[in-house]
Amino acid sequence: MATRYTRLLRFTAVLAVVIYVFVHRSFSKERHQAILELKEQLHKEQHDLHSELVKPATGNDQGIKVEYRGEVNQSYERENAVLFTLARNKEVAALARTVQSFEDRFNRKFHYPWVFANNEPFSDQFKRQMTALVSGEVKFVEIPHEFWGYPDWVDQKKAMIARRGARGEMMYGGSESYRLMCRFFSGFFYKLEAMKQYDYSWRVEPGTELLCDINYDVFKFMRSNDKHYGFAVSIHEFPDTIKTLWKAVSNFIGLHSRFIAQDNLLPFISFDQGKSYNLCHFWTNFEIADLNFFRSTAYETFFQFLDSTGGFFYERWGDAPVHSIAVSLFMSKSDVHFFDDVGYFHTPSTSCPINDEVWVKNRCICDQAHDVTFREYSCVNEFYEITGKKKPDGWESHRGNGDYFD
Ligand SMILES: Nc1nc2c(ncn2[C@@H]2O[C@H](COP(=O)(O)OP(=O)(O)O)[C@@H](O)[C@H]2O)c(=O)[nH]1
Ligand SMILES: [Mg+2]
Repeated sequence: MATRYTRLLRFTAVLAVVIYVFVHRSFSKERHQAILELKEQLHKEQHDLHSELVKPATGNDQGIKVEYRGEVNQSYERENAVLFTLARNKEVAALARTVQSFEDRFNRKFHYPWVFANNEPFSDQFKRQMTALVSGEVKFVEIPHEFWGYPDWVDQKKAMIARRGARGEMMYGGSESYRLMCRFFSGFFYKLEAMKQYDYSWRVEPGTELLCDINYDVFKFMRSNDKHYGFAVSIHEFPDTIKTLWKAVSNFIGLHSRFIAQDNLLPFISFDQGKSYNLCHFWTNFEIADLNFFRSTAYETFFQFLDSTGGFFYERWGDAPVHSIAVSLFMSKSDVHFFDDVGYFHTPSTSCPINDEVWVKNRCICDQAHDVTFREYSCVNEFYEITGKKKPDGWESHRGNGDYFD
């Protein structure tokens, strides 16, 4: 009796295993099939970012930097572009030097307009000084409250506690205004009434300097080469400021993979196919961008998603990693341009052309030995590798750690 019972039990167990394997197999086959179909569908449904961006100029001026030694003439057709600065009244002196530098090195030839923005009214002295220096049209803007403040869903008490905890732990850890500034640059500067009309902007910060002449129209260069994002420096972010940013980005990708470009720059921001963020970001204090990118469905959805987590306030998410991650995911490699010839300073780093011909011709005033581009803490070497761009001769001798305050 007992043996019959054991046999029956064994038979039932074997049968259960066979059924399980069969069902599981066909389920996983179905599942696998479903994933393949979903992938195919996503591929078909992929969002076409370029339909929302500036159309490249047609004609045969691709790749050419048209040189201007002096001013352009009256009939010169500027791009629909603007220089943009967010600043406080107390920064007037530092900004005056910066504007003088950008004007002398670039804008006095092309006379692009300049928009200055502030969360408070600009002082008369600020307006007087900038108006005297800028060679194009000048506008002063007071930022509306909805672009500079807390959204309803952010718990301000929790934000205050987070700031207290971060004080002394990281740069600007305890600062509320720094967080408002980063959120403003992440999701709003291009929505200002005074900015709505423009396709391109060049962000300029007080205290920065152009170290070489720029004898060509950078905006025309962007359009004629179908470029939509330009940078001069790229380094690593402080990890403590963005503890949960990549988790939010991963969640976003899970929900909105149709925005991810085919030929994207994911390898620039992640060394493990997206599992983690390698902290590389374009330094947004120098940023030449197609503003239609920030206004695109992909970017707007991305910003709203990030903003809904409150991470700009509960942590200290910078606009640089936010812009850079978006650019790297939604744009194609060829959309992004590294300006290796401008010569740029923002404390503590200098970008200085290591190509002697460029350095001499463009009257650079920087020490090439201090160029940040190929240093270990810079990410530009990876950018060259990933995009297949040719590195300048002699770049190897500019590697190593140097001195961070070079
Ligand atoms: N109007 C205004 N501008 C700010 C404020 N905080 C920062 N900025 C501007 O935002 C930009 C970045 O600030 P900055 O202090 O240079 O930050 P860092 O480059 O990350 O050290 C600069 O253009 C500043 O002038 C603020 O509270 N009000
Ligand atoms: Mg700065």
